[in-house]
Amino acid sequence: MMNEGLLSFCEKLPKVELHAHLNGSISDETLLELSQASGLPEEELVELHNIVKNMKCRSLKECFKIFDIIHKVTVKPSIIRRAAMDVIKDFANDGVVYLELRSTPRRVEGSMTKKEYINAVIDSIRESRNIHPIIVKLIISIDRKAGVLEAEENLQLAIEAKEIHPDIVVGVDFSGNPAIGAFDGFIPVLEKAHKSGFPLALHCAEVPSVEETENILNLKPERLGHGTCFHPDAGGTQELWNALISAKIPVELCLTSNVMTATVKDYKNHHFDYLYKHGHPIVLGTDDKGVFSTSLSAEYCIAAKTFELNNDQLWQLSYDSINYAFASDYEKEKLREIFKEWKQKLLNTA
Ligand code: 6MZ
Repeated sequence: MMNEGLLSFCEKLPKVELHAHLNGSISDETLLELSQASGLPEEELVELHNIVKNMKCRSLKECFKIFDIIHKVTVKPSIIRRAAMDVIKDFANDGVVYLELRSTPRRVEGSMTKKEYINAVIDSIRESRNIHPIIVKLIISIDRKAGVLEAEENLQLAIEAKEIHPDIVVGVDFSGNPAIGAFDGFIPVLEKAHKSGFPLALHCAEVPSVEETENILNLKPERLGHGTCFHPDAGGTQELWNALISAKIPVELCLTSNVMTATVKDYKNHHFDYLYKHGHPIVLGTDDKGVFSTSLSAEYCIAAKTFELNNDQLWQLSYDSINYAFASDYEKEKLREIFKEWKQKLLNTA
């Protein structure tokens, strides 16, 4: 059971979401609604409804099967636009004031090019500015399963989109099923992304893999996703852990995602604990709020209960996240003002 007072505090707390995959963030309601428009044959629609109802992810493998099903629904620009609008609305309603949405450009034969995909997400981001009090940015994802050629193509599209929308397209992500594909081949693409002015947010050590983790650290990414298996107690090594701590690379931590995919044993054993105690830069994220039935407020609540954080510490954790955003200095200053005003109001009414 959630503590009502704590949950309400976490919901009201201004929050920064830096690790959210668009397709994994679509709520069940939106997904079921959109499935009607997807043109799926009747039997597949029924199957999808059953799967959504019973969606319980117990491993990374199951989780990636669920993404494949969601991708059967999000097959044309009008659906992508609507999905992104709803996801942004959900985050805004949850008290998120700054959101970096990441997504893998997808081509669907006969109904959508990758460029149309990106433009649909960007359209939604622009439109949502007039509706919700939230700043939204886009990170273009590279899916390791799709291979290096697709990665090069996605980077090229990201470069072109950034030229036209520099206020929206802000970074490059490397993600996908960590059990699939060797990392080495992607190094030149990610180096090129860096040279093209993109900060990198790379999924790293979601499962144990010492060599890959070293290679990722060598790229000096601006942020790491998950970072589950650095510590020797979590499948990493003392050397890897030391390297992470001394590099001070901010880590995006997704508590529920890691517990549900069984990449950590339980909340208590989550590496949040080590990193927080070390004063290492960290930011809480939802990863896939639709697939894991969570929200950023719920993640703050879980962190508070599991690691005994008080309201001041929660505010500070959220406030410090601004430092790691791929936003402009001006936007970061504006966000800091929002946070300070919120805190001041809270103190005045206490
Ligand atoms: C690695 C993940 C992920 O891009 O179609 N994705 N990659 N680890 C995770 N932990 C659970 N969760 C999501 O959103 C879905 C895609 O995001 C990546 C996968 O490539 C997934 O197919 P988009 O919007």
